[in-house]
Amino acid sequence: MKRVFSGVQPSGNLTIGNYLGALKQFVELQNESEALYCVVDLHAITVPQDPDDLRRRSREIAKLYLACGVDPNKATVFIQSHVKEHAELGWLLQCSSYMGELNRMTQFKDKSEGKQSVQVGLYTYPVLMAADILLYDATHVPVGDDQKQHIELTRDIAARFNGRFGETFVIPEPQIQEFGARIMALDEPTKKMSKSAENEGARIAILEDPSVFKKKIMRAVTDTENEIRFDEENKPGVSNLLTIYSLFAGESVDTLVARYQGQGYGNLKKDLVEVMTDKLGAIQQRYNELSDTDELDKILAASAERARTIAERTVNRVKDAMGLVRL
Ligand code: AQP
Repeated sequence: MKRVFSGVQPSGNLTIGNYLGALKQFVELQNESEALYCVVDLHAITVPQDPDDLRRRSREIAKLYLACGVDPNKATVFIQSHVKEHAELGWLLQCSSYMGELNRMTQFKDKSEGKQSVQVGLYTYPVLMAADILLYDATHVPVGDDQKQHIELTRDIAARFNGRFGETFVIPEPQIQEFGARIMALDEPTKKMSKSAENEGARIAILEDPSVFKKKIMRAVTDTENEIRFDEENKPGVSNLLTIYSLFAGESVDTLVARYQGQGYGNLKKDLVEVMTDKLGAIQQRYNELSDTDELDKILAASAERARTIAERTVNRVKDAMGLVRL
């Protein structure tokens, strides 16, 4: 059976990019595969963090998974640091990874650019991500387009390990949607929308109030043509809005382009706000109903237990393969 693993960092308020590129797929995949969805808090500490924010956000993200439709009876929803094998396998794999391959990671280059000092964890982050995936023998990893390079590295690390120590890991496939895998920033549509970007106007959080995201959509950068056409190269702003609209409304871009022919950008933006108010409103309502922390903690504890059983088996297999003594 297909086994799916994916995670989201509690490094900010989740955006509609995280939702459309990842969480929406999580919900669809839980019905056709064995799914494990993780709040990857150990990844969030690779950049400076506020302890209280991290604690709050980790629970918030778990709650958002559920509010977006992840069913804890179908999927295993847990916090990464509750399963110590992530850190353990991370180290074992660091000893099978090379600086040359980590030096090529574009996310590290982007996140370290212009910084005077950079934590070692940010550099070795992709190896921990490989450990997350390989721990669970995941066959598929649903992610947005920005994570493609990290999945490729995971595959390389796993194949090399298998070649050197014998068949140990399942080689996972990235599962990236053909459409909507990269939602762009509203203020600069040639850049990815990111939850930790400095400019608030660049992104929309899943839990944002409609009055706030309305202003951001109405101000979203487009172009001077006023012609509604999907052309990512020449009209990245309008194309991004059409993509977001299409994914939220479940209508094709062609249908939208035909509907808004001859109308200015204003109408498209106004209707997009309505569609988003409707869809995000439903998620926000479920999120608010889930405010009982005890119930959430029970779900997280039971899920971590299930995850731990699989993770322990894998780490033992890896230790045996590498020649570490087990008593
Ligand atoms: N703009 C995006 N469009 C589509 N998918 C996206 N994802 C992130 N941004 C977009 C996908 O969301 C999942 C969770 O991402 P993450 O928490 O692991 O971190 P990230 O990829 O680095 O996402 P952010 O929002 O940019 O976080 P920060 O700012 O903390 O680095 C992943 O599947 C990702 O592909």
